[in-house]
Amino acid sequence: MRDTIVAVATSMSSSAGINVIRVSGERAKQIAQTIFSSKRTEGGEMEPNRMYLGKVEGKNFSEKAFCVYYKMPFSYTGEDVIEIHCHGGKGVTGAIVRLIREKGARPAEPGEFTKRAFLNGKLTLGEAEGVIDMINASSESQVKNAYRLMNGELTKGIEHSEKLLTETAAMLEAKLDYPEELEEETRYGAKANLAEAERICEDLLKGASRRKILNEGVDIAIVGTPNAGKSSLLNLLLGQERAIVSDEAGTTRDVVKESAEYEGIRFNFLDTAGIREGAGKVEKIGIERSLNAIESADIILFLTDSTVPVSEDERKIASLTRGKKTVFLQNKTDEEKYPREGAMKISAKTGEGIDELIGKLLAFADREAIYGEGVISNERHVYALQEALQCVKDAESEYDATPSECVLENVRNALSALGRITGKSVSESIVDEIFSRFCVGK
Ligand SMILES: Nc1nc2c(ncn2[C@@H]2O[C@H](COP(=O)(O)OP(=O)(O)OP(=O)(O)O)[C@@H](O)[C@H]2O)c(=O)[nH]1
Ligand SMILES: [Mg+2]
Repeated sequence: MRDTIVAVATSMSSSAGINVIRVSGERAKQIAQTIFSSKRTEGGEMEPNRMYLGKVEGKNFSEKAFCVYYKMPFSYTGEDVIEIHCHGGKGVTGAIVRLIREKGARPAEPGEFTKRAFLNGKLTLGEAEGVIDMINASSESQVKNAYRLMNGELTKGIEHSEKLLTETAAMLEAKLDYPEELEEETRYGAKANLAEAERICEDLLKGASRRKILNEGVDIAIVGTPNAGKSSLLNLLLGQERAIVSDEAGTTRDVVKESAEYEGIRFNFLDTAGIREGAGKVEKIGIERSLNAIESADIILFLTDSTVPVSEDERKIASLTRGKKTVFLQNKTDEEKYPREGAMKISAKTGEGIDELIGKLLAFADREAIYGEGVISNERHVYALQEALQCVKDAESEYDATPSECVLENVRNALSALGRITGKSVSESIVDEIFSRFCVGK
C-alpha cells in the first residue's frame, strides 16, 4: 500500500449540508481509530462497510460524525479507505482534515484516489476516464455513456481485440521459431483473429462518429422568411419565452441560441433573423448571421408561413438549404391558406405537429444507437483506435506477401495503440495528465 492521502470528496462550499472526507492508504484505519470513537466499536474493531455513528475529537473541537471503513482490496482505491461524513461548512471540515494530516496523512493530488484505483488494477485507464466523463456529464445520454465507459462495457471490445492480437503475436512468434511446422495452422488462426479485431475496431469507430452529438449536442438552425414564426417555434421547443415574438416582420435581429434536452439528447437551437431582400443596416447584419447559421448547423429547420403565398425570398432560402440536412416545415397550419407541398405541417401556436418534429430530430441524432450501443466519445480513444485499425489492416494485407517479422511488427503496433486506451502501454506522463483533469477528492 502507498502512503496515506486525505481530501474532501464533496464540495467545500459553505452551504454544503454534509461533507465527506476520504482517507486512503496504509494508515487509514489506524487514523480512524485514533480520531473517531463510537459506542458500537468500543473495545472492538470497526467492521468493513459499516457506517458507525460517533465522535471525531480534536484538541479543541468535537464533532458528531459517521465513519465507514473499507478494507483493501474492496474499496474504491483498492487500499484501506475510511470516509468520514461530517456536518458541512468549511470550519468543521477543515478542522477534521487538519487533524487527519497531523496523524500522518498528506493532502491528495487531483484525481489521486482514482489514479490509485488504476494503479491497483481496480480500473483500466479507459474506465477511469469514464469517471471524469461522469462528473462532467450534463445530459442524460452523457451520463449513460460515461457509466458504460466507467464499468468497462464500452471498452470490452477493445480488451477482446487486445486478446486476439496478443494471441496472434504469439502465433507469429512461434512460426518464426518453427517456420515449416506451423505454417498452415498459424495462417488460419492469425487471419481469423486479425479479421475479428478489424471488425471490432471498425464498429467502435462507427459508433464514435456520433460523439459530436453526444458531447456537444445537435446544432439546429431555425431559418425562414421574416414572420414565419421562427421565434414562436423556438419558444415552444424550449418551453419558455426565450425570444421576442411579434407580428412585425424583422423582430429577431441576432442569433438567439438556447439548448434543450429531449429524451436525453441535447439540442442547441439557433433562432435566426428572417432572411429577406431590402432589409435595413442592422437587419442585414442579422441576416448575414442567419446565413452563417445555415452553414454551420447540423440540421436546418426551414420554416415557411402557410398564411402567405411563396415569395421570392422563400425560394432563395430554399436554394440556400439545398444539399444540407433540412426539415421543410409549414407553420401556421391552424390558419393554412397556401399549403406547402412536401412540408411537415406544424403550428407553433397550437403545438400541432411538434411531437412528430421532435421525433424526427431524435431520429436524426441517432438516439437509438447512442443509447443502444454507446459511443466511444473520447478523442484520445478514437485516435488510438484509428491507429490500431490501420496497423491491423496493414498486417492483414501484408500477411501473404511479406515476411512474418513485418506482420508481427504491425500486430505489436496495433497492440500498443490499444494499450494506450486500457493503460497497458501508456506513458507515465499521459497517466499524470489524465488524472490531473480530475478534481481533488476524486
Ligand atoms: N396563427 C398562427 N400564428 C403564428 C404561428 N406561429 C407564429 N405566429 C405568429 O406569427 C407572428 C410572427 O411570429 P415570430 O415568432 O415573431 O416570427 P419570426 O419568424 O421569429 O419573425 P422574425 O423574427 O421577424 O423573422 C407572431 O404574431 C406570432 O404570434 C402559428 O403557428 N399560427
Ligand atoms: Mg423572430
